[in-house]
Amino acid sequence: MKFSKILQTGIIISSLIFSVGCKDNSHKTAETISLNDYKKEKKESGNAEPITVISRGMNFELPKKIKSGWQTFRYENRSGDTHFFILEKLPPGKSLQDSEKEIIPVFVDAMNLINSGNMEQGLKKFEELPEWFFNIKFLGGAGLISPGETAQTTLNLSPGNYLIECYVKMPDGTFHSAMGMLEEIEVLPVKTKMQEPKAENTINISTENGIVLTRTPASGKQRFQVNFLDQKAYENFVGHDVNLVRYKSEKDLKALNEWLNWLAVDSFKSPTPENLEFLGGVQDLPAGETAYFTATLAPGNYALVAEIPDPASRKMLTTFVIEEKDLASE
Ligand SMILES: [Cu+2]
Repeated sequence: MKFSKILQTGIIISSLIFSVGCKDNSHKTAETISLNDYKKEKKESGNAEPITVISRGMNFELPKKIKSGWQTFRYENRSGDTHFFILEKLPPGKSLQDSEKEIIPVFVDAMNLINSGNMEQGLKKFEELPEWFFNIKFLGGAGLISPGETAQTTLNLSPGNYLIECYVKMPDGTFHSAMGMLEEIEVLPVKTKMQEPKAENTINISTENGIVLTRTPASGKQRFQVNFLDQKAYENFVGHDVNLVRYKSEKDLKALNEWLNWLAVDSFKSPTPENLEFLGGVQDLPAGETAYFTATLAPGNYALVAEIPDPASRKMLTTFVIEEKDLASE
């Protein structure tokens, strides 16, 4: 099996939809983005409505059809688990139904083998995937976001049929996508009027230099421009991305570094390790692409990290501090 094929295989780790257990875990709506911010965002975006995506349990609520061009997504996590979403563009003529028919059965068999310890046989099973599966493109999405928080990510989308997926795992190892976090969305040829946004902060991500933040962000609402200088497949088959995480101690950072590998039996499960607050980011994009995310930064310790195995060893875990304001100096 070609490595590029394994890359695609791993990313869509998805498609195992069986049943939708829509457990409503709503408990709080301490959103990081206020209504005023929302209105401002709407104005800035040329009156294009930001697209609201909501998870109340293991689900996505979102419009079935959206415009192409620059689009801002507000992802409200009203569930009790940490999630993210990634957009996967299907080849022309393919739909979620085709995935259910031709891809899901392969994934079910492969993941059963992997979960029972037969990694090699499981990976071999993926060779049965149809050719079109390997033409699916992974085109960004919102980074990991904690329960009760709202992620805001701006992407430039081309028309086509997409899947939207979260593949964080349940405590028993089942992917969230298999519990209902996999939906289809159509991006229409008609474009939004939104211009590419401007950002206060720039992050460059590359295999050579890792995640490079060009300066320490200010406190409050901050937008980050994320430039993907290159892209590649890591051992967990996925490419690099950027997630913003608030943490307390070095111990928490170590736990974060270990947690980010979905292929490890005990990692990438919700609930997440303690003292970590996930605040969004930008999912995998191809080399040369740019996307944006916005977060509100209170004083504290922050990490920017990629969802790949041992990101720290690849310069894909970088930290910064937002200092408490010195009241005496004001
Ligand atoms: Cu999830």
